[in-house]
Amino acid sequence: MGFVDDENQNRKNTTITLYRGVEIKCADPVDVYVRSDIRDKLTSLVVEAKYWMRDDADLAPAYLQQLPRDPRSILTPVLDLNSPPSKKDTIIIFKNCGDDDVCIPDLNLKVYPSVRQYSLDSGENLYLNVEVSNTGEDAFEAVLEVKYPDGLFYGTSTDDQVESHVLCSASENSTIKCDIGNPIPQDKLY
Ligand SMILES: [Ca+2]
Repeated sequence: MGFVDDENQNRKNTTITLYRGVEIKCADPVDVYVRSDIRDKLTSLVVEAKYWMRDDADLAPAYLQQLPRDPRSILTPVLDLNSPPSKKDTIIIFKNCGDDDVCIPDLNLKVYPSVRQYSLDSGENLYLNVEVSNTGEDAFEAVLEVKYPDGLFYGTSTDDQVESHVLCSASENSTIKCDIGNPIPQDKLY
């Protein structure tokens, strides 16, 4: 998340002057945005407001505070230590997962190799046509992993579906990892 008027920042400090007996409401709303490519859509977004006395940061060293107060000096206000000086709220990212807001997908995988038997010295490319379908609720951060034996090397991946944007890359230990959907919607076939 970031502030609309201050991109790349997720923290903002504001100084408010309060007067005794006068209630102040923050009239100006603070607009924030969430990046559209946010990966974790299951965890709620947490917004927290903390408050403290500005002078708290400039307090005199502890040994000076223990000296008797000059009776002619002005009393400074203090915070009520009985209530925590912060308020938190959470925003849930909408998920198409029913009233319980818990997503229980049911992913089904079908793999169609280009040949039934592959000879390592044939020099031919080996294709795996992979079909993933979801007959449950939306599946977030779904990943397909393909582990292949030594002697084979990953070439490339193509994606038949225009709207799915499957991204594959070779990772360590002869493994291909593909981000196949965030989410894979219910009743969707890739
Ligand atoms: Ca559910």
